[in-house]
Amino acid sequence: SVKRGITIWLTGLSGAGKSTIAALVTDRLRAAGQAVEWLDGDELRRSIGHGLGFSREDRFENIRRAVYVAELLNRHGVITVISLISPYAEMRSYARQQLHEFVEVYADCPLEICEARDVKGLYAKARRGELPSFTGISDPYEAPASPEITLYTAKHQPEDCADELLAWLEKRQGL
Ligand code: GGZ
Repeated sequence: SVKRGITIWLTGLSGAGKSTIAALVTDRLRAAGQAVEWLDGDELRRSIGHGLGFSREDRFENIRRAVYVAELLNRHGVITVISLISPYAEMRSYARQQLHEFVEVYADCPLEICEARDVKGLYAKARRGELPSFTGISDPYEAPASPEITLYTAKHQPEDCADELLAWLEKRQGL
C-alpha cells in the first residue's frame, strides 16, 4: 500500500501554544519512525513568506504557500505538522479542500491568558497601538466551528496536549 501523508494543522491565537505542541508532536512521531516535517509561522515568514505582512490578503498568501508545501510533502508520504494562527475560517476550509488528509487542531486558549503570558511582548505592543492588525486585539480570530480536535491549552500543559493529540492520531489515523 502507498503511504499517504497527512497534514496536522494547528490553529489558535498567538501564545496559545501551537508551536510548542507542534514541536513535541513532530519529535514524537519522528522518534516512532515516521517521516515528518514541521512548518511554523515564524520560520515560514522568514523563508518562503519573506515580506508578507498581516493584512487579510497577506495572511491568505502565507497560508496558500504553506498548503502548497504540505501538498508536496504529503504526496510523498511525509506527515506535515503546521502551526499558523490561520485566523479566518475560509483559509482553513481552503487548506482542508486542498489537502486530502487534513486534521484541524484548535489550540483553544482564552485571549486573556495569551495576553497575560505575552512571551514576546506583542500583546502589550498591540494594546499600545504599535502593532496594527494584531490577532485578537485589532484583527479577528474566527474560532473553528468543527475542528477534528480541540486542545485546551490554558488548562493543560503542552506535554499533555501533545499526548492527547498523539493518542487521537493513533486511534483515528493509525499513526
Ligand atoms: C498576529 C503577529 C502579528 C500580527 C507579528 N498578528 O506568537 P508569534 O508572534 O511567534 O506568532 C505570531 C506570528 C503570526 O504569524 P502566522 O504566520 O502564524 O499568522 S497567519 O497564520 O495569520 O498568517 C506572532 C507574530 O507572527 N505576529 N505581528 N499583527 N501575529
